[in-house]
Amino acid sequence: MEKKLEKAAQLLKQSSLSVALTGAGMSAESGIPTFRGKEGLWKNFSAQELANPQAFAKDPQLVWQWYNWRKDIILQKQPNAGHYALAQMQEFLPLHLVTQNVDNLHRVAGSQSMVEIHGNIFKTRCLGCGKIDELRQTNDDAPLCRQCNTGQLRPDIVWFGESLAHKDLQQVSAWLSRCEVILVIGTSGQVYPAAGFAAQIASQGGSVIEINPQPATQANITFANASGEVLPLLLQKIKEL
Ligand code: BV8
Repeated sequence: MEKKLEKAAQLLKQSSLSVALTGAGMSAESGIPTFRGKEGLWKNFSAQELANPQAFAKDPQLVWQWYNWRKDIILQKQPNAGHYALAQMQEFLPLHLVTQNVDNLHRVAGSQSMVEIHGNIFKTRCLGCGKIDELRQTNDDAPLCRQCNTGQLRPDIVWFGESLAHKDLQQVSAWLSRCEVILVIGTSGQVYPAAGFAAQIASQGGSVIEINPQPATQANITFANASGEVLPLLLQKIKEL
């Protein structure tokens, strides 16, 4: 582990621009279930039933119940040592964060330069007037827009079959095109376009570092350990350089 930490710290320190791509495994040690693990969110539900626009059109209350259930879990949780270490790393390095997570924990931990490519569970979008708002309470399975009064609200989340926000894709593409090192943390690499980012960096001659107890990516350096364990150690190494 020591040698890999030194090598990873050097790669990140020497890089003129690096990207951290995170998935649900980043928040596992905060007590938030991942999607596809044995305790995964999708053990009882499948994406087909819930995380897609057809499901919402068919039964908005069911979809709101799923997201409200997840919000209630997240509202009781805190960022873990991995979130805080990553946020501090961003103070030492030109490291930009691209997260697939919608749980807001990177923001709570202090990460600044970040794009939430699948949205944020505490944001809503009005189907009537398009207004993006914040909604933290979870007692209403069919919330209505406060601005236009008639518009139904949906979670401001990117569902399967929906394109990522144009401005997010632009920002992520700009970072990836200049990225020399990508740090892939806690993702099973099954959802596109995020699942293609590491291969893109490798194809342009960059380095891939993965942190995942069940590695899922071709990487130059692999830590088959928990992110909450590795990231603080990696931060320490970077500080020593
Ligand atoms: C799109 C909603 C254009 C938010 C989610 C090719 C190109 C483009 C699109 C596609 C394509 N092929 C197919 C598609 C369509 C689709 C797709 O990728 N389907 C897959 C299933 C094949 N993609 C889309 O629809 C995307 N839209 O590209 O638009 C388009 C549209 C249609 C057709 C073509 C193009 C939209 C994708 C967004 C979907 N929204 N969820 C929400 O409710 O949360 S995806 C969902 O999965 C979550 O957002 C989550 O972030 C994401 C990825 O899951 P992971 O984060 O990886 O979580 P998982 O549980 O799988 O893995 C956890 C990992 O952590 C494990 O590896 C585990 O070992 C590890 N771990 C556990 N503990 C720890 C740990 N690691 C570290 N430390 C620990 N302690």
